[in-house]
Amino acid sequence: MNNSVSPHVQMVGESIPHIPWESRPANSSAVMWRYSHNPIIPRNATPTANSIFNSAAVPFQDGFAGVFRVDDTRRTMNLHVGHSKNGLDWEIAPQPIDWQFDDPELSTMVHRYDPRVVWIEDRYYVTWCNGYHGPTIGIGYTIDFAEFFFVENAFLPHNRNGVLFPRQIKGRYAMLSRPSDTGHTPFGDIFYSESPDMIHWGKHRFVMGPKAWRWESTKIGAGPIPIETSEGWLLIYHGVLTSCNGFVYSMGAALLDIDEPWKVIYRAAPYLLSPQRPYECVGDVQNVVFPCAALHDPDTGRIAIYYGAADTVTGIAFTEIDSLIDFIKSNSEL
Ligand code: BMA
Repeated sequence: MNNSVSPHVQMVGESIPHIPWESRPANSSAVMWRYSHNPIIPRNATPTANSIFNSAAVPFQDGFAGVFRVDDTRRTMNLHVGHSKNGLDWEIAPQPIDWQFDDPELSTMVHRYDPRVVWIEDRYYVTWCNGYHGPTIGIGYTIDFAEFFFVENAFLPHNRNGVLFPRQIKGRYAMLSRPSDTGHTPFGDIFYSESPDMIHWGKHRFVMGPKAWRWESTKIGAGPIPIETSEGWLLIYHGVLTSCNGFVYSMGAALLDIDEPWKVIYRAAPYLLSPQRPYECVGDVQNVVFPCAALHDPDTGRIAIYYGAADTVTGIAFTEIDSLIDFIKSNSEL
């Protein structure tokens, strides 16, 4: 039964009455809290997986579908389809997605990782970090999560964290991305680009960069598909701090202007979630929470965020739109 009060802040999107959900723990006042049975996907959920993390889920038919990053026991990084009735228990295909290509040149991609998925107009678009002479942003689509078609690489290498907006903005498709290098990039700003056709991308605009002396002092990158709200685009993103022990990946939030999303209206100075639980602090890469998808239910204001933990397993965390917007605004330092 749904006892919640209607949210004050409106989110655009389909109702998801069966959104995965668990109430904020009674002893917590945190703006975001973890599912008590995390991680929801173990590292070995398919026979040859080394790790399953940094993955994306969307509502599909009477349940959910998703694209999952599976690194196998060769340590090849690839994308696999998953299905779930409740968004928490997932069946992940043992074999990677078999992309269909118009141009054989592009079928030589060496690795694929960190997918995002979004319904735009008439299909589910998938973006991911695509190895084509270095990391760039691959774009593909599916209708049914059975057949997948490759569209194009959006940018020249090197780039990561390509995240589409869920609708056209002023008649153009819109994407956030993060120009990078070929390695463990020690810098990174979020940029906005637009396209008339999902193939040609331009009009690049700076959105925001790292902030000194914060959890996001080294680099930042867009996370889930931005959520359209009555207060602006809600952007959840990851930020990286360099400690004497290496990178620490946390997640934070900002609000972007609805019509000109490269304009940041509010940006929370504190993080929303940082690696603190054993499965976030210990794994193939220690101290990582890395969000790639968010489900949101406009009727209740509930938001469920899928995130990779320690580059090894997948977790889910929850927040509510009213308290999240209040947190961003009352803690904003641009
Ligand atoms: C980033 C990406 C992510 C990964 C993170 C932490 O550069 O490669 O896939 O989760 O590093 O290792």
